Amino acid sequence: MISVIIPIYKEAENISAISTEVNSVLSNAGFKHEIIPVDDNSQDGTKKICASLIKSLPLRLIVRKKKKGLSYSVIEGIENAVYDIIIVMDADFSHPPSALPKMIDAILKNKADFIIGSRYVKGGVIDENWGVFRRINSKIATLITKPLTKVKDPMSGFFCFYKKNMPDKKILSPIGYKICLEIMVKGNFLRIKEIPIRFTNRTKGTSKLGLKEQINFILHLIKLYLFSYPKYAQFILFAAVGATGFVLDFLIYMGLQKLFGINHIVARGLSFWAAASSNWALNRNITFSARQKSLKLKQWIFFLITSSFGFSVNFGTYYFLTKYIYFFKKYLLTAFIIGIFAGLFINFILSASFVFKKIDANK
Ligand SMILES: Nc1nc2c(ncn2[C@@H]2O[C@H](COP(=O)(O)OP(=O)(O)OP(=O)(O)O)[C@@H](O)[C@H]2O)c(=O)[nH]1
Ligand SMILES: [Mg+2]
Repeated sequence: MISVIIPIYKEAENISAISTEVNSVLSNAGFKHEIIPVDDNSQDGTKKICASLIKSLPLRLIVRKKKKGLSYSVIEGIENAVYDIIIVMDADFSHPPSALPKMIDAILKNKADFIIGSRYVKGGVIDENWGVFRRINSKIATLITKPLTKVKDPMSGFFCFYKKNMPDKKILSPIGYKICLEIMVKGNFLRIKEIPIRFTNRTKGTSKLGLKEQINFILHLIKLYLFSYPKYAQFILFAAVGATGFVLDFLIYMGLQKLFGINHIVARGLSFWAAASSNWALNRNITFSARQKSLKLKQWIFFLITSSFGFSVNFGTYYFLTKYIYFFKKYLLTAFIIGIFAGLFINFILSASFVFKKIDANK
């Protein structure tokens, strides 16, 4: 009844021991099971080891020709699973196999729809030798997922659920390695339960998750926020992109004058186009990445037109307030900021409606 998915990359030193232990824990508890290591073509002898394990264990190795990362390995493993309860766990013994019966039991007794092996609930323990940096890093990461989930350890990679509750593949887009978070947020699980585990550091093999994965994690979070709060998150991102555009605009405006001796009017004209183009590219690829991928040239021109309109509203608001309302004659900066918000708002509405169009579900 249980399919255990183990994503692996260069785990030749661990795969035999972890599979053997998972098998004995599940057999002793009386569960019919299969173990599915999903390997990103490690070339470290994993295949050979698994070929010999197959003789004594219910094990099925999946090897992916092209390395697409941990998350997509897990998705592929789940798709290939034949049993109805899925467990996902690491190969390096960070996730104790001894916790499996409790996790499965909670699902079978219908205590929850999604079970997490958790380090941060009462009874959960992290190895002493976790450095200060790793602890802080983990805490901050957990904190910024708060608006997405109430779970105490959403960063865990040890989880269990019914395969039938797996969200549709079409809505999954995990960049990076937090596949538990992805499935949990997109799967709309109402009852999530955390079971305490003792998380131990790997003793064999090396870590595969470096800085690149940390950056991917931030991009992944942006996508999840957009999924959970499409309207607010899009607006905040749009404003953040606008702020980067403002900085770029200013730098180019100054740079053209100081470095190339270009006249300030020409510099002003040129820097606007560069900044607006950068805004367009960022909005296309981040803020509105889930929308129609219209032809680039056409969309870019449209964006420049709406940006110019947004700027006119910004400028017009400033002009109107400071010319006709006595209060703002004294407080120019307040008028400046109100102008920026008015322009931003109009810009957002125009962009979201006409430039980055929604995908038509009926097509
Ligand atoms: N298929 C696949 N598995 C991966 C990949 N990267 C990591 N894994 C596996 O995912 C699990 C978690 O990776 P780890 O390297 O242990 O990551 P970590 O737990 O954050 O880091 P350490 O435990 O400190 O090494 C392990 O079983 C890895 O072998 C990948 O690109 N593809
Ligand atoms: Mg690990």
